Amino acid sequence: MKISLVGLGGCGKTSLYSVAFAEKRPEETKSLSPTILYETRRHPFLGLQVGIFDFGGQEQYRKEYMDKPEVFRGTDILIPIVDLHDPDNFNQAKEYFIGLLDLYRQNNEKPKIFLFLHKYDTEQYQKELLDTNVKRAKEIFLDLFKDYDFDHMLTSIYLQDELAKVFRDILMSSYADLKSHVEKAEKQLEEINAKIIVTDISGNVIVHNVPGVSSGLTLRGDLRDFINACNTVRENLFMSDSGIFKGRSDDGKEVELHILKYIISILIMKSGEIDVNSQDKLNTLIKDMKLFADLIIKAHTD
Ligand SMILES: Nc1nc2c(ncn2[C@@H]2O[C@H](COP(=O)(O)OP(=O)(O)OP(=O)(O)O)[C@@H](O)[C@H]2O)c(=O)[nH]1
Ligand SMILES: [Mg+2]
Repeated sequence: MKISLVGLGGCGKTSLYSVAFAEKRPEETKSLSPTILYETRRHPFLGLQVGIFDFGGQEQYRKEYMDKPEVFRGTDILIPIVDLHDPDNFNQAKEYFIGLLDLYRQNNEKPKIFLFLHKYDTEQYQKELLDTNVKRAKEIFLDLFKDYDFDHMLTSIYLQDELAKVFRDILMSSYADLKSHVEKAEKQLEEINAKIIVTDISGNVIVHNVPGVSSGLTLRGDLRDFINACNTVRENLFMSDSGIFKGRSDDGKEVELHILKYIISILIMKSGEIDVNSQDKLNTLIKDMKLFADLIIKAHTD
């Protein structure tokens, strides 16, 4: 799957990548340099390699690659990004996006489009101006993409958890039916009296009810290492596609890891026995996530 991030220089493309996928803190993006031409990165998600193309937005680089439409070829998802702190350049951004849509037309391609109205925060910006800019940006940009499979969202690297969910949903948008499972799981988690984190086997967090457990999409390193180790045991010793791993401390803390169909993991942390009701709901969640894993595998083989 190929995702292309496009937008004028400084609108926040490399920052979005860094915070959502590369475990950077939002503040760390302040020292990023402009991207030269374009950069590509790989990120595994639900067992697929996702290629993320981050196109430098400075004028000289735009000129250079706009003459080579091949670099845009094969884009499944196009993410045009608008800097809400820079309304003077809305029209320039619009021209750029129109040029890009022309390229896709020439290539005979129709990527899905998710427009980010970005920097939706008041980090070094006035709240009153922000709301005005959102309104103007919507007027300028929303009907540009009306012939496409299109959605738009307000984003900010300072809302890191929301941003991770935005990317999770975008990455899953090509799988039919998965979204409803995730929404259901999100509800189930609220009612279970234990800490639960559902990730893919590479450590991308899908749903959880534990604050501060991920950086962007990526699960905390120590828990990721644990899942990795168990996954190796599953593969090399169990030689089965699923398995359960359990641990317990002297004072009654418990961890339980379910690996489902070599693709999804559910990490459960309890501080003692949990109530029957929660346990019932937990069992339902596990069953549902097995189905979820099946759907992913089916989508891969189709
Ligand atoms: N307030 C705020 N600042 C942001 C946000 N995202 C990025 N920035 C800042 O915007 C500046 C430029 O970010 P970059 O990610 O380098 O911009 P870019 O789009 O990659 O720029 P080019 O590589 O030149 O095309 C940095 O100082 C970031 O900290 C955001 O959501 N809110
Ligand atoms: Mg950049």
